[in-house]
Amino acid sequence: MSEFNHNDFEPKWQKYWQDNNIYKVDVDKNKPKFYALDMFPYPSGAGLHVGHPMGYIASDIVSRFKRLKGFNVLHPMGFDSFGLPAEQYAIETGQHPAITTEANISTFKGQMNKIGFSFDWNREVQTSSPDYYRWTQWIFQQLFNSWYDKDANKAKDIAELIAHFEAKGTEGIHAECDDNSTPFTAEEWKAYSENEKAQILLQYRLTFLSEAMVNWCPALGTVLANDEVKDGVSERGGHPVERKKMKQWMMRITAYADRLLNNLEGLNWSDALKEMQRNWIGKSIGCEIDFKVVDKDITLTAFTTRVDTTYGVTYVVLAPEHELIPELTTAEQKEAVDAYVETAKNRSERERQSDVKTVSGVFTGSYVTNPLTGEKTPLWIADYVLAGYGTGVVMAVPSSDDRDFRFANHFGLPIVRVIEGTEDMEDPTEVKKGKMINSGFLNGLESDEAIKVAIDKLVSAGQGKAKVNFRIRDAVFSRQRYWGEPVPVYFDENDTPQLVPDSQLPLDLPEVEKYLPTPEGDPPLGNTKDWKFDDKFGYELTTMPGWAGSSWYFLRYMDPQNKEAFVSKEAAEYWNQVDLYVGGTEHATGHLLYSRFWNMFLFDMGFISHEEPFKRIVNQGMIQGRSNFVYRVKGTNQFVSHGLKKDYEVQPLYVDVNIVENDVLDTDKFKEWRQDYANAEFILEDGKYICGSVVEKMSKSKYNVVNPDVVIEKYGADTLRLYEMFLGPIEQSKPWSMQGIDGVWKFLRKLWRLFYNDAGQLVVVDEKATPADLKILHKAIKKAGEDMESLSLNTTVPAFMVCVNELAAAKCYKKEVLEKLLIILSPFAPHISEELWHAALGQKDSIINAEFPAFDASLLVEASHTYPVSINGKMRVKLDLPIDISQEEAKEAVFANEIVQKWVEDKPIKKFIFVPKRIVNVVV
Ligand code: ANZ
Repeated sequence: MSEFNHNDFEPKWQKYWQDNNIYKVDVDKNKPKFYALDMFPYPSGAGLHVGHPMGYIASDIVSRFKRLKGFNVLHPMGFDSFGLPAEQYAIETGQHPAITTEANISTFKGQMNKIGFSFDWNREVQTSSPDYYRWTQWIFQQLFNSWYDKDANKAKDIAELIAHFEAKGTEGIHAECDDNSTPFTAEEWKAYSENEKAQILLQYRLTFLSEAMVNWCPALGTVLANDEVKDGVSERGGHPVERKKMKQWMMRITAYADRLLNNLEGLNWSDALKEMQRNWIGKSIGCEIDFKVVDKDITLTAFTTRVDTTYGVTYVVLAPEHELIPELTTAEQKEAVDAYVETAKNRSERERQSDVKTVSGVFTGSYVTNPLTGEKTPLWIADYVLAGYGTGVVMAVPSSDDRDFRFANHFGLPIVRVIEGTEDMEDPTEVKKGKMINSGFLNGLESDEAIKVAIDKLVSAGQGKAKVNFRIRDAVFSRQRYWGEPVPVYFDENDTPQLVPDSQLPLDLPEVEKYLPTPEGDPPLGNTKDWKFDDKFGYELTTMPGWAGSSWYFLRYMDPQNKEAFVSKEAAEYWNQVDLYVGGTEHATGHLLYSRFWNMFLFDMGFISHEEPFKRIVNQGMIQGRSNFVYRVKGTNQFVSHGLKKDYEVQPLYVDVNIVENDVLDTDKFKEWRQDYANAEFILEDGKYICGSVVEKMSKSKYNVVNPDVVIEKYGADTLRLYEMFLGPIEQSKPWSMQGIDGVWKFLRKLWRLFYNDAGQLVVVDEKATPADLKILHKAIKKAGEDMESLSLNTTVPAFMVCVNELAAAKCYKKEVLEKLLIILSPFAPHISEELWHAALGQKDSIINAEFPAFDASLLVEASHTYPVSINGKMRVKLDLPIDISQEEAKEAVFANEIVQKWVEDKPIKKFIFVPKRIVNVVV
């Protein structure tokens, strides 16, 4: 006797899978591998809502599918457990972030296990665990000990660079290095002190200390990465962000800019995602042009992508941060310049770049000479020029560039249009726009060609050089916060950074009394008085940024317990690239660039054998919330139903969606929900209180968060899994609604009925399947297999529904068919499949170890067609005829039939009409 009740079997099988270590995987060279990865979560205090598991469910389905297809599947999960919220909480409550983090992880794991994910928890990683960050620190040290050889186009050991300096100085070295590095000879190198050598090497190391302009967020007390700042405020918390110069650890990601760009081609990522990375990397091919300052021994260099427009330059602009401003500002202009620089300084780069409305700037009082026309051109300062891009100097061409045009118009600067010799110089409409000059040598050339000619001319005159620029910047690697990886560095007697010896890793995060900066403004680690290397030298006080631990976790999953290496060569070789990576697009320009960079570096150094970490990425859409409202009649304790509210003056208030079903409010629960509603009165429509609704982001404050635990309690994990996929294509954002969930639950009950009847008795039989049964089954095998391969999982669910309906209609309870149906359904609904597999079909091994049924195309081809046979316009009989029958054979078969013979008797046949796969008509 058996009834369908998910609570009877879901927890049971979850326990069975865990107890039997069903999901454990190891390197197995006899099987092909498949690596399915989810972007690991930050374990926030709020736990998972129904939006989070959407991606996890999709990757879990694919993992289970690949396993059934004979792959050795790596499907791990872990936690990105360093981060700001736990630290903010620590500041507010004194609770150690480690404790909060542990509690949150345990909530997350509990929730995940209830959904029935096939994670191999033996491989769990937590970025905040010393066993893990020991290796994050180790990778930092490898980067510190490396430089980038542009000739070989790869990273190399710094020892090689030192040997070269000793033999030849900087001659013959093409390295990625700081702009301020200068050439020296071998003799000069040898004469430098150890400290000087150390300072020079910092200019070459892939991680290095540098004074850099950073996004400083006073409220969060830390520096933020460019992708953590949105519209001038911090992405987390929305606090104001200022630009500030600070000494920072940096990562030389720019060394990899070209490879990060070029490799995109070969990756199976969406075009949109690739485009975001391309724009972020921002390669532009152009030229640096020298502008001599009039009456001063200074030359300014501007970067331009349109050297062909040099004739049209009517002024030159400096970024407000430009170092030479004091020297270039005349006495008369000093006051105005100082005031402008002061206000411009605090606007973030993003704000300055995106602001097209405000035009602001100031004249320095100095002039430069246009190298092509020899004309004297004014030198201005404006905040639309960014200090960190190109050279921080722009040659302005109002006739070709909109921004320059607006600026020139605003300040009454000249506009000169460059034309070609064949054009009519006297065109009065053009003259109005400004003066025109004839470039003389770019005549008749397309822009690309003109650019080449102009570059050649400038280069041969010694006034410029070809230059490729990237928008991407070296990445800041310091945070002035507590809850992060300590940087494994101390400062020696010369204040030179030295690496903590490998034998002393991990450098543990020390306990502190306070999580706030010290009174001197040092980061929280400065609160530890005796935290010193060798009891002498102070350690670095900043910690690593959020992106450190997440830049390599996918490698640690391959070999998580290894104490000798971050991953063994064997494991890295076997598991290799992530075959499917599922996660949100918000990581497009942060995590997905940083992790590619680290992976490439580790590849260059020979630690791993693949250059790109993620072969295929699927970005799941966001699940939005559906908020509900009640309407309080102003100044009363009465609440009026949505349809009647127009007759009252009302105040809409959010109501917890968990006490609303299909927009109908549970009024009793509402009264219990909050004390001030205990005496609420309701104005109902049709005896019900109907709530209003709106679709928006899921958030606690909107009371629209749906916890998967609640859905599972009511409908079960299998229904949740199927339903989340059924909601729509994985890449699409969509609102959460419970409206279709009943249908999915009923489908599972119907499936159950193929095994047990209404009375709960087993109905499965051992009979042979008919071609019709097999056709139903194989249609589903084909669809499910293709969909899981392409991740079109929303269309698989209806295909399963059709299959179950058709089998029910055909009364097919045959073991041979049902067995295969369960296997193909098991990736979506593992619990019910496992239950029926064992209880109804008597299997002993887990369904996870079954084999995905082979699809047989010949079974889908119809062997015969049922023809209605009409005699003198009346349908008299139906006949099954082979699909490929000829007209003659059909005629023979029809007249051989007894019923036909009865109606035709021996009358002469006037007409015989045969329409293949349609009808047979006989007229007598
Ligand atoms: C003259 C010119 C004429 C320019 C024209 C553009 C159009 P991308 O493609 O993004 O590399 N530029 C150079 N350095 C800059 C800085 N630090 N801040 C703001 N703008 C800067 O853009 C390169 C172009 O952006 C350069 O080419 C320069 O303006 C400007 F019809 O030079 B151009």
